[in-house]
Amino acid sequence: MPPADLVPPRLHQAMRYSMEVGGKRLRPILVLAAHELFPSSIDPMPAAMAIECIHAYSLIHDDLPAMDDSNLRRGQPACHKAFDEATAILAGDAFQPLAFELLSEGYASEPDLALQLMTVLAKTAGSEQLVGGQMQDLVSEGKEPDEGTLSYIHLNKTAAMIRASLQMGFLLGACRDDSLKYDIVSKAGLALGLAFQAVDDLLDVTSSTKELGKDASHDQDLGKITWVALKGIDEARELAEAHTENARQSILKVGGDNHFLLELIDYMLARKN
Ligand code: GRG
Repeated sequence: MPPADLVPPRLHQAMRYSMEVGGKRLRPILVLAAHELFPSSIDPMPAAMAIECIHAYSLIHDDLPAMDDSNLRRGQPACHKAFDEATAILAGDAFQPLAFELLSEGYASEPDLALQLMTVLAKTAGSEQLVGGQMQDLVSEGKEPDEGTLSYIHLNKTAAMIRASLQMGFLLGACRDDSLKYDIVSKAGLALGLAFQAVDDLLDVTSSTKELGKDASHDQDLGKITWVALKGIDEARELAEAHTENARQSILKVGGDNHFLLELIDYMLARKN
């Protein structure tokens, strides 16, 4: 992270504020856990940091008045509340190239790997996945929920980033050329991402603002289409459990040292924020 006093300090302070305020660091931990499946001597940390940069940018922009208009993030004022809207937009903007700089510099001695990682992250963050999912989410607000639209949003806005975390961790490991294992890890990532989103939908209606560190019932208030709105709490819970089980089965199939990843998958289902 650029130092807080680097010119222009307001921008760098806003970036550091949003990153240092915390969060679960789930995506970077998933990178490390997937690397642990088939460990290699390559350091997974630059990739772990890169995906958190994309995540941090997406949260800063998502909280803006033009998007979800949220006051709270990670238990603290959202970036545009702690600073101002223009600074928050620019802080989010700056996190995107930082992610790719981390990859290009972190893996400069392995150019093929660097290119593979950058391609995975660029596609995941682009208009057909993260940004596309966010767009569809915004234009669907207040509309009658339908399953096809909801699946598109969840696959692209949420699950794609979870999948990319596992894909990047796997690509950094010793089995990176095993395309069959890569496909199974990708499948596990998507299932885990769908489970994560179903849990997120449930927490929005079952948890308090204090527990969540962000405004509770915010999705409901915005008229967002969610699994809970579409199917109710019990079916959303069943869905979360079914996707989690799919992810577990895929990770068991892949083999390797999967203990930590399996524990993480269980934690993600049981999480309270
Ligand atoms: C602005 C392009 C753009 C995308 C925004 C991240 C996102 C897309 C929207 C946030 C709203 C939301 C509830 C998304 C689905 C689930 C999700 C990504 C939750 C936040 O991730 P956590 O729980 O957050 O891992 P922490 O704070 O723990 O890092």
